[in-house]
Amino acid sequence: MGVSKKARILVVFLSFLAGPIWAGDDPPEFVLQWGSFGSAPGQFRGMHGLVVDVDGDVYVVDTRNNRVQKFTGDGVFLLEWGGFGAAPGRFNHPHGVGIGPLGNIYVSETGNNRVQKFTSDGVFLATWGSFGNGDGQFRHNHGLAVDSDGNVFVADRNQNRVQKFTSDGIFVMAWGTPGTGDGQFSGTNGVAVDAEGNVFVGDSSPRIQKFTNDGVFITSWGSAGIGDGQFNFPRGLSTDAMGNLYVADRNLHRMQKFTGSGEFLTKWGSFGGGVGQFNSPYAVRAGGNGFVYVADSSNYRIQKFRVANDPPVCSTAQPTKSILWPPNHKFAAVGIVGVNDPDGDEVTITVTSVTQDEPVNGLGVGSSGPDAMLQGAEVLLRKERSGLGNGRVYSVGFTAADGKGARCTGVVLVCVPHDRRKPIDCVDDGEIHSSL
Ligand SMILES: [Ca+2]
Ligand SMILES: [Ca+2]
Ligand SMILES: [Ca+2]
Repeated sequence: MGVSKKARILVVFLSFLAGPIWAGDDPPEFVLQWGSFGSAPGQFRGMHGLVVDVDGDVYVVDTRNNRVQKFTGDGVFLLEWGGFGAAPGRFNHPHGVGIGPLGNIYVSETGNNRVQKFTSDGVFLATWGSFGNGDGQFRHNHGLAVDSDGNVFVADRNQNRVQKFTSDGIFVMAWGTPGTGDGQFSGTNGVAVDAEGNVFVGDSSPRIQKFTNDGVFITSWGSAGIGDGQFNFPRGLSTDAMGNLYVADRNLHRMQKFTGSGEFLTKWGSFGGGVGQFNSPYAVRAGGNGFVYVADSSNYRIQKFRVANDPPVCSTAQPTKSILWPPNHKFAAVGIVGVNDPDGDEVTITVTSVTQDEPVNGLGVGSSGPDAMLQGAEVLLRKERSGLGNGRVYSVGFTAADGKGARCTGVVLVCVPHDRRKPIDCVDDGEIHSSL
C-alpha cells in the first residue's frame, strides 16, 4: 500500500480544498520545414507574411519574388499567383496577408501602396489604396489582419496608424499618432485580430498594444530587451483560437507566446539555420489543429511546429458527493469534478472502475448487488455499509480526456460511514472488491 489509510481518509476531505492549478506552456515542437532560395515553385526570396485557411492550406507572401504561393499544410506546392507590376493581380513588394471569413485572401503591398483581394485560388477580386496621407491612402503599409466580420485592418507603418476597412475596401476609420503613449505608435508593423475582434499591434517602441475593434486602447506590454516579454522588432503577430498571441521578433530571431492580456507563456528559437532556429522571421501564424507556421525569411523556408498539449490534471479531482447517507441500500449518482486542463481544453470524464473495501454481498452488508453501475461521466453507488464495520469506502476510477489526444487517470474516494458520529468513521480497509 503506497498510501496509508489515514492519508486516504484525509484525501476524501482535503480534496474539497484543492483549486485549479496552472502548469505553464511548453514551447511548440518542430514538425517539418520546406523551401530554399530561388524563384521556382516552392522556393522563396524573402517572405514577409503568411496565413493559414480553414483547410490547413498555407499562403506565403514571397516578397521579393512578388508572388503568393499556396501550399498544403505539409508544404506540398499547390499554386502561385502574382508577378511584378502595378496591374491588378500583380505585386510590388507584397508584405502582410490576411484571410477573410469567406476564405478570401488580402495582400498588403508596400511598393504599390495598396491592398488587393483575391479568391483562395488567386483570382483577383478588388483593390484599394494609393500613396498619401488621406483616408484609405498608405505610406509603406505592412501587416494586415481580417476579423470574423470581414473588416480589414492595415498597419500603415510610416504614418504610425492602423486603418480599418470593410471587406470591400471602404474606409471605416483610422487610429494612431506618432509617439510612445497609449494609442501612439513608432512605426506600425504587425497587426492581428482575435475571435472577439480585439486588435493587437506591434510597433518599434518596441511593444504590443491591444485595442478594441474600434481602436480604443485596452492595454500594452513589452520593452526593449532580450528577456521574456521584451522585444527588439515585433514584426509578425498572430492570434490562436484560444485568444493567445504569438509574436515573431525579426531581430531577436525568436517567437514569443502570450495570453491575450499580455502574460508571457513561452518562447522558442535562436539565431541560426538549424531546426527550430531562425534568421529574420517576419511572420508567424497559428493555424487550426494546433499547428504554428513561421516564415523564416532569410533561411528561405517555412517551419511548421506543433503546439505542445498538456494532459488534464487528475490529482485535483473530487467526487460530487464524498459522503453518502442514509445507508438505505439505494443508488446515489456521483460525478467527478475538479479536473482541469492546463491548456484550457474541455475535459471529458469517463468512470471506468469501482471497487469497495467490503464484500458486495456478505454479513451485515445486505444481499444487494451489484453495488455500483457505470453511467459514463457518473457512477451509481449503493448507499450501504456493513453494520459491523468502520464505514465503506468506494474507490472510483476514471479517465479524463482533453479531446486532443491527452488524458489522465485518477481515483476519488466516496464513503458510506458507519454512523453519523463525528469524526466520520470511514476507514479504507484496503480490501479490493469490485462493486460492479
Ligand atoms: Ca490539453
Ligand atoms: Ca451489496
Ligand atoms: Ca471500511
